Amino acid sequence: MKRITSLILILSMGTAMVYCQTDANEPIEITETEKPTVKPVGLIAEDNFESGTWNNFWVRDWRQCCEYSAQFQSDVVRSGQYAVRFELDYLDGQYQIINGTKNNGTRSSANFGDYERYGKIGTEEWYGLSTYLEPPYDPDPCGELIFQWHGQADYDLGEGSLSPPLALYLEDGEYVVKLRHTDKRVATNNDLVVQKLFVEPYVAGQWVDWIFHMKWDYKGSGNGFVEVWKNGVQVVDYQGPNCYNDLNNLFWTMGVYKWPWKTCQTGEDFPACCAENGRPYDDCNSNVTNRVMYVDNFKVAGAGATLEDMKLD
Ligand SMILES: [Ca+2]
Ligand SMILES: [Ca+2]
Repeated sequence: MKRITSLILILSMGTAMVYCQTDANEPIEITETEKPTVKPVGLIAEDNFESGTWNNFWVRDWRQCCEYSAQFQSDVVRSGQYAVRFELDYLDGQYQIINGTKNNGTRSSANFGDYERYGKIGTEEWYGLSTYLEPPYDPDPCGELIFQWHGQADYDLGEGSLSPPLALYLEDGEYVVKLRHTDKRVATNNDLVVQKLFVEPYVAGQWVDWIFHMKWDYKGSGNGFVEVWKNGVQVVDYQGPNCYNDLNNLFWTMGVYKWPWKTCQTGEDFPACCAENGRPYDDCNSNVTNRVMYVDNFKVAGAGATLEDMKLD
């Protein structure tokens, strides 16, 4: 990449020198398009959320129930003026009953708008983003996840939707990078091999920079791997299968997804059945009622990018 950048710089300088020789009195203006670019090789997309609004890159629809679910704000940012604030309340699930599929599965999240372009099995990808858990973010034995790569099941073969092959969970006060894989074409959750690649207590009120690098491969004899850096320190170096045997690509979502809170979503007596003494009523006794987290500096790249390309400027 450095070689290409240098070449562009030399070419730009050459152009400027030509202008100097033709008219030394005229100020040299280099337009936006002539300026040397330093975008990493393989960069597919990035969003620092500085536009202050959702662009076409993202899909929200049923993943956000309410005005407060996801907002652009300037109080907590990793860089620039804006970051996205995701909020999920344990009663948000009622909107699934009121509005059909809206807020399906008690989540406040956004996902890629173009499933064809990302997460193709057999390819190499890099993802980078910064996350911030709003204090107090008390530990909860009922888990949630804040970003994930989700498979698209082979529905036409009778396969149902499975848990995500790779995700960052928050479980009882800890970050957990969890990996699931199978080479079975039509699988159930019981077929999945599950591994925790990284476990560490989380600290609320601090930005964390995550970089994930993987080659998607479901075969045990394949070339799959997962590497993870947290705040510039490598915490995962895994080689092996890392996804499911699916025809279609994986896709990305970010934001709070807390499935234990959906226990009563299909009941008609919501929220009475979902709240007990002012707390969520679920199978694992969740002891919190609200979650807020922030995301900034999202970046995704393909083969050819480097760790340096993915770091924050
Ligand atoms: Ca920003
Ligand atoms: Ca499959």
